[in-house]
Amino acid sequence: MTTDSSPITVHVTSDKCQWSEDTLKTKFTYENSIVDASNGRYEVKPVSEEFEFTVDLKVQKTGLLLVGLGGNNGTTMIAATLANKHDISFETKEGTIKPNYYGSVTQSSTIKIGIDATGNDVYAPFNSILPMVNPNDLVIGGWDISSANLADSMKRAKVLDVNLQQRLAPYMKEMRPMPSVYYPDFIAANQEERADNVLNVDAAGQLTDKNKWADVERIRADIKQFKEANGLDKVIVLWTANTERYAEIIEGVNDTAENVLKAVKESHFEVSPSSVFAIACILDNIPYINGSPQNTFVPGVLELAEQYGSFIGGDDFKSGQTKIKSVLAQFLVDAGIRPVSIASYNHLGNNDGYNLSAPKQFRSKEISKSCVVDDIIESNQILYNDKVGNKIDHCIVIKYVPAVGDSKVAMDEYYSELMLGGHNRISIHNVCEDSLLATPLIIDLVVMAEFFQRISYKKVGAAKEENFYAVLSFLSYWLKAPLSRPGFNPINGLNKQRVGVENMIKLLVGLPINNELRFEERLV
Ligand code: NAI
Ligand code: DG6
Repeated sequence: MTTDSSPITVHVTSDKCQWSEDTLKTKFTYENSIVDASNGRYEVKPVSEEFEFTVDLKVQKTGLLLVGLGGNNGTTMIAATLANKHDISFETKEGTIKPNYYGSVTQSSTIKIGIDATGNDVYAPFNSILPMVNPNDLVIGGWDISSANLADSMKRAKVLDVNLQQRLAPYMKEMRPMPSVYYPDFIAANQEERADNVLNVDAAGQLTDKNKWADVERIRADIKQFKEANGLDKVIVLWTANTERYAEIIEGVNDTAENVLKAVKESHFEVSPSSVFAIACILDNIPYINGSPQNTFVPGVLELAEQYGSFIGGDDFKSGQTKIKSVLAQFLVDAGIRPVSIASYNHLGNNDGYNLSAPKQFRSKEISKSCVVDDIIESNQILYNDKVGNKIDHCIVIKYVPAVGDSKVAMDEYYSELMLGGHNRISIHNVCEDSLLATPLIIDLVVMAEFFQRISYKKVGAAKEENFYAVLSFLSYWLKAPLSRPGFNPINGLNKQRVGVENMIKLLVGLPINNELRFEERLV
């Protein structure tokens, strides 16, 4: 975990690929089937299209700016990268723990790249197939409405073992977040006590939400300054600040790109801090990822990202309970079993839980936690239809219990119908440090966003190279309520999401996309 950059150890010999020192060019035939179900049966027509992809193989010096740097996730992210970078081991009652990036797909998982001479599967590290930024090399900074230095914030978070905190404190005590945008109505009133580091103040030092365009410009200037001061080639911004309430969608205010810019200039009440950050990033083509559930990407912000071709991804880290749900619900339905109710309860005692104890902020989280089964239901009309019922009773409960701190307790009951009136009840009890699940997702979101920025493509015969569409839905694997391109339904199933990412990497190096046919074993 202490290497300076991810080593490229996989070499594919393929006539589809043309490698040079800096660039990889790959031909790929995209195959799909067009289905017409309008005549009472499925008329299916296979289609294919030729593409040429280009990958810039040079990993540039990358900066990461976190909104909410002083929170549990923010400080754990800094701590994790410092511990790995400086190979800081520490003592617990279990013995010596060496730093690692467990929980990160890009750093700690593998991809099947083929079979060996005996026909058995061979796997390579996820980040060894194409160059990806090493999290140890990220230059990290950010904003927080709390001014505490990061050593004190880490202590306040109560996530890491005390021995590790002591070893990291000398690195973190001089680090402080930049002042941030605070419009009190968007987060719980109980957060006011930590808001001592705010940039939107008037000449008399009083909090104001009457200069929202100035707030956008200040964030743009902060990013520019951070980039220059650290000699960075690129910067990615990620929101891991408190969950905000939903912004009301109002015609003429935040429904189009033009209107939302006007609304910021008029300091409209419904322009949230997170939308201010997103707009600032989009205007300078800086990828912006939303790790919380609120609707930062109101239609106008989404349209703005589309106009600027600037990457956005969201919403809400998919860390524990929802990740399991996006596997288990998909498994049940794909097995032909009919879930009729999912009851998801959790309690936690960290600042996230404190903020979510307010009804409007809870509502944002309830929405993102609920929508994860929608496409799974829609995928099976045998189990879900007008006759037997079209929905799963899905209940989300979150309670704030200070005593448990960051160790979130999640309990789920999946109640399903089996054949001939039978029933199946699966109960899950899951306890772990919430931030140790979420921080590896931040790493993956940033590593993948940086990677996707280096890929361009053109349809064979087209004159111009393009980048991916602005809504980077490849990031869905890591997000509870995946943002998708308008007109397209989000994909929630975790395995489908992972296959999409894996196949994209494999096709770029000329490997066949995933198939598990195993003819070597199965044909005589
Ligand atoms: P936290 O409450 O410890 O940290 C949030 C930080 O954001 C605080 O330091 C707060 O002062 C700061 N903040 C609030 N408004 C701000 C603003 N406008 N600008 C800059 N900073 C601001 O929360 P934690 O546990 O780090 O979680 C962060 C977010 O990630 C929350 O919205 C949470 O719902 C979301 N999330 C967390 C997951 C987890 O497993 N930890 C999983 C999924 C989502
Ligand atoms: C309570 O659910 C607090 C939340 O911030 C969650 O911890 C977070 O959203 C993770 O949720 P999940 O469902 O992915 O474990």
